[in-house]
Amino acid sequence: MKLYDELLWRGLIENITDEDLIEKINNGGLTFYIGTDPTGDSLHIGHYSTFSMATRLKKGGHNPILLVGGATGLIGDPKPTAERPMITKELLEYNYKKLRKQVEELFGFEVVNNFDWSKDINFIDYLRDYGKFFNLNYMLNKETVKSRLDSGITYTEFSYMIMQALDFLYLYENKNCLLQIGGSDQWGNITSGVELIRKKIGGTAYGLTMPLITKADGTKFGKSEGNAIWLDKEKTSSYEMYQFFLNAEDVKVIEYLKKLTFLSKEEIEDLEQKHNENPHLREAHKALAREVITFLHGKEDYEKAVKISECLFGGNVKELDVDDIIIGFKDVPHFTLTEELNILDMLVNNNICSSKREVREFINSGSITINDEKITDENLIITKSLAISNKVLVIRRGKKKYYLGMFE
Ligand code: 383
Repeated sequence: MKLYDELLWRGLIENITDEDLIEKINNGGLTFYIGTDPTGDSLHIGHYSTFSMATRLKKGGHNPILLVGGATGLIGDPKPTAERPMITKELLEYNYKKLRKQVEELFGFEVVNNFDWSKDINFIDYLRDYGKFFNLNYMLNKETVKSRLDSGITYTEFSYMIMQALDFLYLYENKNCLLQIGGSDQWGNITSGVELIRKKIGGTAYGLTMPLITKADGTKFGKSEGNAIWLDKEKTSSYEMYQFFLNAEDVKVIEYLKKLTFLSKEEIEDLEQKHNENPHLREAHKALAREVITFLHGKEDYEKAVKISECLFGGNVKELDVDDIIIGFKDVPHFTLTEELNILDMLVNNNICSSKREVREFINSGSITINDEKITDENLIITKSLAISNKVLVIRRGKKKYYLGMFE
C-alpha cells in the first residue's frame, strides 16, 4: 500500500490544500513541520495522534521538524469559545523547556522555536512587510475567528494566524520546508501560511490536516475521570494509561488502533476479527495499550503496568511492592495508621463504615478484605505484620470500594 493510501485507511486525512501533495507524500523526501504551543508542561494524548503522524511521515522517508511555539505561546491560538488567559513569560519559559525535552526524547525530531525569528520583528516592518498580504475579509472568514465574532476576540488573538503564517514562510525559506501538518483545528492557520508563501514570494507550499480524535459522542478523547492523559509518566502513570486504554469504548477501539499505533493493516484486521468474535477478551484494547505505552514509556514500564493491573484485579495485591500499590491506588482514599487499633475502630475512624454495627454486618457477610484476605474476626487487631512490607493495607469494602491505610 502506498503511504497516502495507508494514511487514508487509518483515517488520518481530513483535508489537503492540493491534490499534488498525494504524489509528493508517496515519493518521500519532503521537509515538513508540525507546531505545538507550550501552554502546558507536557503533551497529552490528544496531541499524540498528530505527533505520531509526523513519525509515520518520517518512516515514509520525509524529514520532520517540530516547532515549539515560544512566540505563539505568548499570544494564544484563539479557541472557538473564549479568549485564553495569558500565561506569564516565566511559566511559558518553563513549559517550553519541559516540552522541548519531551518532544526530543519521544520523537527524536529536530526542534525549532519560533521565538528565535519572531522576537526581533519590528512593528512597523510587520505591518508593511506582512500585514499587507492579509486581507481582513479573508481573516474574518477563518473558522476560529468567525466563531468568536459574537462572543468577542482581541486584536492579540486575532493576529495569531499571521504569526503562524510567518513561521511557515520562515521555514519554507530557511529549511526548504514545503508542508505543514496539524489537527483539523489548524486548517485556517495552515492555509494562511500557504497563501502568504504564494503571495509574498510566489512559492508553492502545502497543508494537511487530520481529524481530531474523539469519543463516540463526538467529545474530546483523552480524559479519565476529568483528568487529562499526559504523555509525561510523572503526570500520568503507565498504569493509569493502561487502564485508560483498556476502558476505551468498544466501538472506537479499532479506530484508535489505526490512528495511534504502528501495527500493520493485517495486524489490525486480525485484532478487529478477534474483537468482534470475543469482545470480552479485550484483545484489541490490550494491543492498543501495549503499543502506545511501549512507544511512550518503554517496554519495562508497560510490563509493570500490566502486572499492577493483573494483581489488583486478580486478587494478588500481595505480589506487588509498596510503590506499585501506591501507583495503582492513587485515586482511592488514603489514611495513616499511627497506632495499632482493632478493626472496628479502624474502619469507623476512617469513614470506611459508618458505625461498628455496620462493620460487623460487613464482616459477617464476608464483604471486607484486607490485602485480598477476607476478614472473619471482628476482634482483629491491626498490626504492622498484617501490612504489605509492614507498611500498607489495601482495604476493600464490598466489590469495588478501595481504601489505602499506611503505617508511618
Ligand atoms: C504554532 C506555531 C506554528 C504552528 C503551530 C503552532 C501551534 C498551533 C496549535 N496547536 C495545538 C497545540 O499547540 O495551537 N497553533 O496544542 C495542537 N497541536 C497538535 C495538532 C492539534 C492542535 O499541537 O490539532 C492537536 O495537536 O495540530 O490543536 O507555526
